[in-house]
Amino acid sequence: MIIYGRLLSTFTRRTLIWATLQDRGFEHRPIQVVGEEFEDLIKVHPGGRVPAVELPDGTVLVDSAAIIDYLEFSAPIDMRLMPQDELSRRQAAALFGHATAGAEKATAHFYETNRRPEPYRWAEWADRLARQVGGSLDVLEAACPDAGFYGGTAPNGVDVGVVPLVDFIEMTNPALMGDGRPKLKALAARANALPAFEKWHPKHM
Ligand SMILES: N[C@@H](CCC(=O)N[C@@H](CS)C(=O)NCC(=O)O)C(=O)O
Repeated sequence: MIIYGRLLSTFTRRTLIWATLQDRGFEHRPIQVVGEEFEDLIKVHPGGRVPAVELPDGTVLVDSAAIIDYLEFSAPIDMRLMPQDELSRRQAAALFGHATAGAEKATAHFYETNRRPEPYRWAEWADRLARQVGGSLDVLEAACPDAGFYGGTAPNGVDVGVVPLVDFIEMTNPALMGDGRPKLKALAARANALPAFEKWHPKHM
């Protein structure tokens, strides 16, 4: 299995951490979505996005949700990162959804405020994106445990969704985190002390 994408991508990082926590053998190929490497990327994923995963039989999976679905479904039950009972799974899916929403809007905010040439930047849209990120972070902070992980004593899929979001914001625009999210910051610190999270931290880019 080959996982394509760079460590600054929250969506790529969640697939790398997921596969690592499940003890999967895989190769990581960091590839940029912009510049010359875009030409290589579209040969793997014609839509030109990361993450993309190439399976040994040649199947290419794109979009972190599809990749994670594959990882979960193909893993033995004791290696799965989402709860198996209906209620806990629904609760985990709800939080994972907020992590995804926050990651989409934090990524869009980064593109709007960093990638877009300055004369074309739209301040009102960036403010809206920041507010959307804040809304997702508020939900995740309220549900965040004071100790351990969303998954209890060990991280589960929710942690794998949330921590890359927190790290991405801390690295690209810490002001978006604000001062009021101590539990999320502490959770990320606890998770990043674990090899599966630390190994794929964007500081290693
Ligand atoms: N829904 C996708 C989002 C992936 C995504 O936004 N990837 C970004 C990098 S974090 C990307 O490829 N950006 C380049 C582009 O969209 O053109 C997923 O969950 O994988």
